[in-house]
Amino acid sequence: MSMFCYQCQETAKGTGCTVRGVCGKTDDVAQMQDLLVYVTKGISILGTIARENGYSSSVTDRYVMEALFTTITNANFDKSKIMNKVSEGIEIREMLKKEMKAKGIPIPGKLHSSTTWTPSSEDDMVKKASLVGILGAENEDIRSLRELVTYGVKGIAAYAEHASNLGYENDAVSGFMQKALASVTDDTLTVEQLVGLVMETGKHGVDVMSLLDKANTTTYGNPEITTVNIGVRNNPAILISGHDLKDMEELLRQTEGTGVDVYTHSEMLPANYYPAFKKYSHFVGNYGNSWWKQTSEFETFNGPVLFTTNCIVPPKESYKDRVYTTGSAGFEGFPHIADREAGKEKDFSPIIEHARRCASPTEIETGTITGGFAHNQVLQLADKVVDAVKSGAIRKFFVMAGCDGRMKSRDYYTEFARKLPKDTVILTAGCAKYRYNKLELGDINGIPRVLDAGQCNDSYSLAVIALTLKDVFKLNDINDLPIAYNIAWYEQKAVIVLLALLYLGVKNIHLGPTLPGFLSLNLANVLVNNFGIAGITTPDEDMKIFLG
Ligand code: SF4
Ligand code: SF3
Repeated sequence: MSMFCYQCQETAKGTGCTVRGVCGKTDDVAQMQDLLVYVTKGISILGTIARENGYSSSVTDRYVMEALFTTITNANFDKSKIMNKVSEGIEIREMLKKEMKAKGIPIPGKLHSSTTWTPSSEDDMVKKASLVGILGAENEDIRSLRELVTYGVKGIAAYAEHASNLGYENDAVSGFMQKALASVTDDTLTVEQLVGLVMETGKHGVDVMSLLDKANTTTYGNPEITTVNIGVRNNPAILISGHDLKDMEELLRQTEGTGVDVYTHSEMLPANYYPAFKKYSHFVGNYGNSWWKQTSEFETFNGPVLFTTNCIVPPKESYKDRVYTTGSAGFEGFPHIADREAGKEKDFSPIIEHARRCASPTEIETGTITGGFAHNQVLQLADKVVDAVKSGAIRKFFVMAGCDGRMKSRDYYTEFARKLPKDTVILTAGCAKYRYNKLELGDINGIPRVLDAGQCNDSYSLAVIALTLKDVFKLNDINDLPIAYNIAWYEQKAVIVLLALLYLGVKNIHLGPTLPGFLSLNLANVLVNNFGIAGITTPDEDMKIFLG
């Protein structure tokens, strides 16, 4: 076994990638990511002690967030960048120790090895990287709980970074990320204590999504019902993917008046719903579908592509010389747009220049799709929605948020959406929507049967809608609402969305297309017994369960 990773839904055989990632991650990159997490744990242990003594450092907080984000599935495949990040981490850790000393904060003598390990050479780094994988924890339940917390915290880190890019930070969330990472190195914690930590992770998931929602809506306005063009125009263009709205804003501003159009791909589609972006006439619409279709869709797009975050698929020869990354995303050989310098925008001129040399996109679809049903917009329609529920025109809502993926078994979601009775409405967010957002599912009294709230983080909107309906219908329990949860997951942001829903008390969530490989049998039983979590079977069988 040259690597071990089981953090995503597509993990080999449902149990773990051991030679090469199904995602394309090579063993050396996987090991280097393990080392990055290890070093981040060391910083977090010290950061937690510092916080307990009233001291925190923004440099440390930023580092922990970025390092974790770098290790999310399909975000960064660039080994040398990951190695640089490890070296940067060692420097930050030592600086933090000096700062703690200067403040008179005692550092206990016996701490986890990650607080002191220092490489003497690159070879030393590579050697260590092969020794710090997750199989270090021998007890399967402990390992499972630790990894569940770690993946949840990776999801938190991703959302915290987007919020921070817009100037929104939450010290409690930063502190929690470090406390959680420190806790998963603590051999004295019991299974019960780790289960408690899982719930605490869910709480901070809610908080970080609320923070990001505030950051996005305060900066760019509330998403509104929007008809998004999925066809093309006859100009050279840039395709922007991932989740970072600050990058979206700066790219739109810098392309204005250049003759270069901008289109979104995959999780950037919801940018089309924001008033601040809709005003740009060169922002044409959305091209293509969810992330894994990029290998054919980037080919026909003809112009350069910008990844602001995951999900990157190792590229084909036909377009690999026109893909760029920025932020925590990276891939060896892709030019990387550098971070913002204080007070300045990122410089997207290389990608804009590149676009000018390219042909305009080849049309692969025509028409429109509709979205923009985040909480503010849906709550404006609340009376209509409540009336439809009271009159029986809407029998049930189905939350089908989450991720999309390559597996054939995900056809389930298309079939499920198609087979849902006509008096039901799908509430969605994340790239899972691409499995059914182009079906003609119609509407109920003018309310579309697929309501897209936005990106995966906008699952927060779905929670706000549910909690508001609970108050409107004067219910004591969120589970008494006519809402069923049939969620698709893939990477670690979906893990934090799931933990956030559990924290909010949502029960009987169906999770598919397979249950996480990192859940031990005992932990899976805890989730089944305490929260009613279930997998999926066939659309017909599940429909019977959901509709009682
Ligand atoms: Fe395998 Fe997923 Fe890990 Fe990639 S991220 S190595 S596919 S488990
Ligand atoms: Fe999608 Fe990667 Fe998760 Fe943000 S873009 S939902 S998979």
